[in-house]
Amino acid sequence: MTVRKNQARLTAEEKRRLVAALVELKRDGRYDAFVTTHNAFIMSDTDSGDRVGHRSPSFLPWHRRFLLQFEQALQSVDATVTLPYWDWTADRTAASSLWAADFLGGTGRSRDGQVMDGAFAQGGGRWPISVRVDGRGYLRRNLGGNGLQLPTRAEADSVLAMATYDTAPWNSASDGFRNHLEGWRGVNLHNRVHVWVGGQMSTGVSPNDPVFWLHHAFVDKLWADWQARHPGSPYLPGGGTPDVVDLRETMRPWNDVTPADMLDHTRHYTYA
Ligand code: CU1
Ligand code: CU1
Repeated sequence: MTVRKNQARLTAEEKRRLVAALVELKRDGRYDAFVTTHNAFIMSDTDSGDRVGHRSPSFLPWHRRFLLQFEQALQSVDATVTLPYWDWTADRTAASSLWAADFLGGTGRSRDGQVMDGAFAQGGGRWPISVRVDGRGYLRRNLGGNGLQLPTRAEADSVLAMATYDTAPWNSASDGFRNHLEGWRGVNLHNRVHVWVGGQMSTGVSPNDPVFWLHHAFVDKLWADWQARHPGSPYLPGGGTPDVVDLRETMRPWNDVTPADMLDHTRHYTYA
């Protein structure tokens, strides 16, 4: 059984094995395929068009499936590895062990944002940025450099208190839990964290930064926490809504999964 742990509680050996599995997926090309898929969805997910991964109700089940596939790829390299989550309400500074050289490495240097330490620094030669939105082939970050603060526990709780999953018009203007968690409205949880990290994380090729997976694992955990808190609140819309993925419609790019299939994460993993 896969148990996803808080990254702050991983042992040195668990961090080493996760980093090694990430580097192996990068080496064999599977990592970059995930980056390409994510960017294609960011480009096509618009407020008025056919939208699946973002700006729509299926933001949460789409990323749950995306992470599950990625975790399975990691486990094909090392069966002991699971995706940890980054509780950014608790580990809220660039001094967190998350950003140490033995794990994800730190912020970028001021000149060009280039990450200079850890396994994902360009100097190590193991983390080329191949799927990119500009000419820069190195991982970039600017942790907290734009003056933003990471969301607080109180802000996360205020979003978890919302009883309705999502509302019309089912996009970035919607009221409800999904859109406040995604961050287009209100206190802004998920989107703000992408911008706080900066560099590739604030673009469509955000999975180039391995922290993408730890960030989204926590977003996924917040969804699971919300489900436990509101057992009577269903995924919406239930059906008959154009341009978005209803409860029992399949989610691109897969042809075998619907939001309904993704509602119970405990079939696949649990959170510790
Ligand atoms: Cu995304
Ligand atoms: Cu994201």
